[in-house]
Amino acid sequence: MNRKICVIGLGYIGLPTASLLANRGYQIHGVDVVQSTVDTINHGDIHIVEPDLHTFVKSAVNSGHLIADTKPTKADIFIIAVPTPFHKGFIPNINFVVNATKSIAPYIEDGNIIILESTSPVGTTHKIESILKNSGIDTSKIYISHCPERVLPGQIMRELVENDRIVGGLTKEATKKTIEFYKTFVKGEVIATNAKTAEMAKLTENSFRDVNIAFANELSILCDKFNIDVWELISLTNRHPRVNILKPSAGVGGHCIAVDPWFIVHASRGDAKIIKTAREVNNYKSRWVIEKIKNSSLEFEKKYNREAKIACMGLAFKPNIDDLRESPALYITEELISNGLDILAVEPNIKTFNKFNIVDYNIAIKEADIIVFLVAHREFKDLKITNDKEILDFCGVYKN
Ligand code: SAJ
Repeated sequence: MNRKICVIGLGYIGLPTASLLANRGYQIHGVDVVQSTVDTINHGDIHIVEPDLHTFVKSAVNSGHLIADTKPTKADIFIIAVPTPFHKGFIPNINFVVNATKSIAPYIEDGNIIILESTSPVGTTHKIESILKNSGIDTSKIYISHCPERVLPGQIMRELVENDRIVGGLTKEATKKTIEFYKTFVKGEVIATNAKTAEMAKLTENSFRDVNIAFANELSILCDKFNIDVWELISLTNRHPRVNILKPSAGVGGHCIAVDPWFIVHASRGDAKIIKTAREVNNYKSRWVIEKIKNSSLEFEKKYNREAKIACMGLAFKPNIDDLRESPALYITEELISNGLDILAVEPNIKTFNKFNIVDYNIAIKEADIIVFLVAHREFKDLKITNDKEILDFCGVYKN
């Protein structure tokens, strides 16, 4: 079995993967361009919040199986797990993948396996091959594959092992060798395809979810118009054996579902109609929430002749995590602050924030006149809120 692995990118996917593999006996050289991240990991600590991750990293570092560095090294397998955001105008930005590929090129030897785990626009795995060819590497002597990560933040350590994986190699041999590697630590099935299909499969999974959340968010806006409780409506309709509506929210966030569908839209030249509309509906939902809060604030001011204090409950992009990337709750809170409203920002998973003060949730519910639930964090479920407060619940904190 190949024993030495170089993992490029020690973020939400790279670090859990590196620490899991290290605990399975692989020798891991983890690479990150941020020196403070490298230092934190080499102390056995973590720079992100994810259940069980700290235990894995601590034991991996203590056993000497995980070493973090700012530079790659020679290895049997290279795993690229770097971000793939978009440029302005929703144009895919694969610069981190390109740079990661260039950074490993000097260390690649015949027989190495190169795996792209980052969610990527269709064609990116072939792009890796051309970059390596341009660096003088004989790519017929190495194995290049895409194996998209599929883990859910908050359950990463479990899903890394239990989820099925899709492996698309540039050649049949690459697919076979990559599958052999994943089978050493994945309990789910590891399924063979080609690189382009694997890339599109990952984008499709996240677009499917985005489209279905957009349906729920559109219903929530309609129900508000018709004065119907959307949560009751969904729980009733979901009793149909073939209906399963997802949950309305303050919008869709995170680095995946709010980003990946744009990769399809960008490449589709106008044919990804539902996927594009879903993105727009989910983004619109956040702006709709802002208008609702502003209207409530105006009503309050008219009634009591003073400005309302508003508690924004939750900033993260989804419940029970600290991740603020593409977070609708953060966007809404920032917009309200910049509109001059008197906001108490609450996020139990974050202690300090460089943009504004974070207020303890027990204090916020006492001081605020209007309490706005943006994220259904577990801490918010049993709060005793006095009757004199107005509650705006955009995430169904008491309903799910
Ligand atoms: N959301 C809703 N309503 C729902 C479910 C989610 O509004 O019913 C919102 C959340 O609040 C959040 C966003 O959608 O803002 C995304 O959350 P999520 O829990 O659905 O997904 P992510 O972004 O944490 O992780 C997704 C997962 N993809 C799928 O479930 C198809 C995960 O498996 C992927 O590995 C991950 O994207 C990724 O890295 O691509």
